[in-house]
Amino acid sequence: MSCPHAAAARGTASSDGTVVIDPLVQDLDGETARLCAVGPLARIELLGVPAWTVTRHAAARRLLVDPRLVKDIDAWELWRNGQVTRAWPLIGMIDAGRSMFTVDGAEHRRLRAKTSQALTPRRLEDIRPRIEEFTEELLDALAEHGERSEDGVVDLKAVFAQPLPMRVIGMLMGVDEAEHPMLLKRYKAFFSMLTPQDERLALLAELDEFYTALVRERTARPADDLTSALILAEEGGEPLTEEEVIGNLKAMVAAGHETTIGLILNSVRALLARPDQLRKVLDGEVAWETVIEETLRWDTPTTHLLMRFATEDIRVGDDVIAKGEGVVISYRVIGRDTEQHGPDADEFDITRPTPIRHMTFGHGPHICPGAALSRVEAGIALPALFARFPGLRAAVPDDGIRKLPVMTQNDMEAFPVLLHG
Ligand code: STR
Repeated sequence: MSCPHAAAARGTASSDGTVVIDPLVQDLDGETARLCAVGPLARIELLGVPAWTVTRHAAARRLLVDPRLVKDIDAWELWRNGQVTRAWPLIGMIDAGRSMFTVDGAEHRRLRAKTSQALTPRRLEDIRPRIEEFTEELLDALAEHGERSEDGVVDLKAVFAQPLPMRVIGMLMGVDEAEHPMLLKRYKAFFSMLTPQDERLALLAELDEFYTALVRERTARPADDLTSALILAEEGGEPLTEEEVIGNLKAMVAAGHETTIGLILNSVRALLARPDQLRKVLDGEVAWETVIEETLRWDTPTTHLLMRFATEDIRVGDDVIAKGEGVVISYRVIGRDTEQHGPDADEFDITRPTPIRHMTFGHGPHICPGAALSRVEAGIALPALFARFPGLRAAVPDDGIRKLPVMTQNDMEAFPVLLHG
């Protein structure tokens, strides 16, 4: 039995076992349980497009190091034969330009090397003071919003959890703060399933123009940021092409803000809904690191990661992923795997007796290069938030928090809170 709440999920997948993923995310927990109940591999439909998804920790661990699964969209039969086109609303999650996100093998190592070197725990110690400064500034902004608000309600997302990761990734990549509101607005529309596809394609083109201009500017006048470092050739090595630098920059800005917003908000939400657990953290009985890891496991910032493609038939248990088919990794479902996390995998519990060994950052060559950065950010933001506002509480009941209509990311519309209880 590796599906908690499987009984609740019974009979809800369609007769051939395909789970249709809801673009508006109206019942995320129900969908998670339904996917889990199908088995290690589930057939899903993403806005009319069929794919497989992986729902178990062990199976994902194997598949994520299987060289027969590749990122190259040209290995996708439905793309090659024209059944999937740029008119499909999720295409921007896959066809995102040449970067470390879309390439495998030796070329992938070449594309990714500088980025992962820049984001090691040791290198991140240099920017810790800056992250602490950003955090204090945004806590001041929260306090001001609280004072100005008539009913005392403040949106923790808009004022704190959203600007903080954008400032951090903006500083690293050299994106001017004046551009952050523009970027946040466009990425929100990019991820939202309510955005018409022609608008999404237009805003992606605008983002490309913005990033191209930034890369050309840094090519002419290098600065002390990772974008400039990506442009410069290694001693004796091949420099990245302009397209590759732009691709990496896009991937870093997109991944570097959206996922960490989710991590910070989901951690606060889980604790505010469980005062007994919050007490243990504030009393120093449980470390903030444990809160962060349990949130990463239980309420993953990334719900589904699109997509890899089979270059050969791949057998998984009783199923075969046929050559040319697409494979999604459903990290939220994987985080609830009872084989990996025990019978109470569906509970948020920071007092688990065993270490939390989740796979939320992925596994294998593409494992998240920003994992350490997100842990540093959340590890600064969460204790600082509760130190400044020890009486912090949610201003709406937990089930009143609205999720964004986004299929792949697990993020909220807003998180209304009261700063002083
Ligand atoms: C968004 C659009 C874009 O221009 C570039 C990328 C590449 C990296 C992707 C990003 C995307 C969407 C969110 C992702 C990120 C990598 C990690 C992040 C998938 C497609 C996660 O949610 C894990």
